[in-house]
Amino acid sequence: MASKSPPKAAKKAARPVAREAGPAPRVGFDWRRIAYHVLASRALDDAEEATNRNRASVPKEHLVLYQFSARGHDVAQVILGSLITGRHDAAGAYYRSRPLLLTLGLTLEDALGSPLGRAGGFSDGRDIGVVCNLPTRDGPIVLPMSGDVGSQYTPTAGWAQAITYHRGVLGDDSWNGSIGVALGGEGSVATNGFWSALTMATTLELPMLFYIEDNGLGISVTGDMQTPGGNIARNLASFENLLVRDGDGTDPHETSGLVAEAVGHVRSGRGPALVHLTMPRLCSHSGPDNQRAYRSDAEIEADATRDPLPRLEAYLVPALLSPDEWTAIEAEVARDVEAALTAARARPNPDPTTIGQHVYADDSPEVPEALGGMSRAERSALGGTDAPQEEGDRLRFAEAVRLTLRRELEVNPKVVVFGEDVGRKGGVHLVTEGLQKQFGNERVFDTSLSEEGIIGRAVGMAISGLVPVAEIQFRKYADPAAEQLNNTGTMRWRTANHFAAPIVVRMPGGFGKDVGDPWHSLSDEVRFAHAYGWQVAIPSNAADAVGLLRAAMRSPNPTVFFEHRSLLMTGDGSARYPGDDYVLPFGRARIVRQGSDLTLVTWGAMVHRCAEAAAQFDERVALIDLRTVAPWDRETILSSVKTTGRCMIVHEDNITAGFGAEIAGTVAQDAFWYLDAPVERLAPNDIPMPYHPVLLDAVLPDVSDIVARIERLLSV
Ligand SMILES: Cc1ncc(C[n+]2csc(CCOP(=O)(O)OP(=O)(O)O)c2C)c(N)n1
Repeated sequence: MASKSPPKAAKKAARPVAREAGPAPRVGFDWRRIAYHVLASRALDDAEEATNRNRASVPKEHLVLYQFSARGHDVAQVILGSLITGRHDAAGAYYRSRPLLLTLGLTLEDALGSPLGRAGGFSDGRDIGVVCNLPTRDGPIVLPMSGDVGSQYTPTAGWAQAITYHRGVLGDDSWNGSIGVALGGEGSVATNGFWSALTMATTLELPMLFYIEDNGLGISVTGDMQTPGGNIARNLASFENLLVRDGDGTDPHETSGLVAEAVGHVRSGRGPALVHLTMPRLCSHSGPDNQRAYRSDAEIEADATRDPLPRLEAYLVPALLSPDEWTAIEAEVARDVEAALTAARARPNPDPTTIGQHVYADDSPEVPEALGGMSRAERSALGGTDAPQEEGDRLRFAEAVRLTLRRELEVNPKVVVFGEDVGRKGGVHLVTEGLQKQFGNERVFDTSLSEEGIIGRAVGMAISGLVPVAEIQFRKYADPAAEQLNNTGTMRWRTANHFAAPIVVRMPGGFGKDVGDPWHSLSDEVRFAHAYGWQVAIPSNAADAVGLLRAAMRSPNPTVFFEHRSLLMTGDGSARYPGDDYVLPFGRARIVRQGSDLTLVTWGAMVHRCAEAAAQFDERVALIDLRTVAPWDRETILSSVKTTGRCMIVHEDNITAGFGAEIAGTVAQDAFWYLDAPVERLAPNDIPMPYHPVLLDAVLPDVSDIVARIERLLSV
């Protein structure tokens, strides 16, 4: 329905305006377009707020369940957006970034339809409407946002590093002059992600812009709690390799000057920049928040006088636009938003029968490809076989991983391998030894000491089309990256298959040879099996390591690849090299030995202890090496248990809610009538890994423990 009069907020904000004598509108900006997008953003906020305010009288399906306005942030953000024009530019944004998305191509209908949770849009009703993404194929993209404040920074830094890779290593000139821009509030400068990305961008001199929108408040916490004195620009004034600019984000002239300078600096390859702009938040933090609970009327009124919209009008009218032209833009916006609202409300609800789709990739040709990782064509061109070569040399576990990385680096220029000490030293476990020398430090490199940075970087690189293989030095040290890891796993699902980040995370863990401790010997694989969207491999030998690592590096899904410490430190996992093209599909367990009376299930280094134990029972004990816990091979285990009638699971992770519980539950449910005895689990009794070998032995199941438990179960 077309509306003749301008929208309410535009009217309220735009008049009366005292025209101040000021500078002429800066050349090089499409100010008419900027005015349109600012007014459109206001009208979207108005429409949603008005509906929610009148909740008693509007249909329930018109309410926005989680509403966020950007009023006050809009003018500066739209000015910034007007400069993000490169074909390979990317913005890492956050929930208050809708004005920016409008400038980058978000339609008004999607902008309204997604907060209503309707079908289509950026998440098909799966995610909060302001947690958006923009998967443009041939123009600037908006990386998938997350709900976690600060989590946008390291993936954007990863994108910026990928720009240098596409340009420098892959020789693709279309990436010249591209930039990554991370937007965040002043609260977000206190997060790990901000500092990690700042370290990455400044040490590597990446083409990255940090754009900080300082409205003085987190939700209710003031900016002086986020950085001393409340101004991050002042505090970073002496930061090496960083251009810092600070200004008033309500002043279009100042803002356009500072942002253009910073964007120009980053585009020209002179390194990263940070722009800090102050602006008011002319609304509560979000729909459910009431700012009157923590702000006085005087504070709210003082902010209202800083509204940037009247300043924009005064800047442009009459210097560039006549009053009638401004009014015409308002009317155009009102018409467009009204039409978009009608169309958004008419969109169907999302289809509940599709909710299980896109947790993992679906390679059916009719399913569109997500943005991120290799294309289907690239993956299938790499080929591969699941038939191992017969006559390979015997090699140890670490060598197997190194050979596979080397081979994939050779055949796939998109592969990059990195982590702490991975480059010059070759990794603390020496798994990547020699690779940097062979492939150069763009492809095999050391990173700063930030696991959040390692994983966030991998995400940004993967979205740009690369194949990142990140090393986390020890399993325990993945903890600081938990947020990025979790968000990686849900990315495909929550963006309704628009984006995916198929990264490989190599992670040594588990007990070592006669050595353990709470930091270097954690396994806790169940955490990743429990996380959404991840594949998890725990190979027990060199041949499986080759096949599973290659499968991971050619997969459209992210993978955690465990390298067991005891296998890295001993010859226990030695096996014949299965070949340069060997690919072992996930979810295919290995029957290590057949047996008639009991099925013993395990994975990782415990396979070797279990094999020794099972050998003491002639042909009575079948041993199955699970190889991967996500996905896991239910069929092989169930069919074995159905013939043996007994099941015992051994693992080194905690017994409580360890992966053995999952297997036991499945066996109890799906093979109950075949069981001759209760399902048995043998695992550490919820005790962390200790240091002294005597203590370590007391915690871990050893061969005699396994033998004793098998005997007991066979006697039932
Ligand atoms: C990691 C994390 N912690 C806490 C929250 C809850 N939270 C959401 S927004 C917010 C304040 C963010 O303030 P700021 O970065 O200044 O952005 P603004 O909302 O002011 O634009 C908080 C604490 C969150 N989403 N993520």
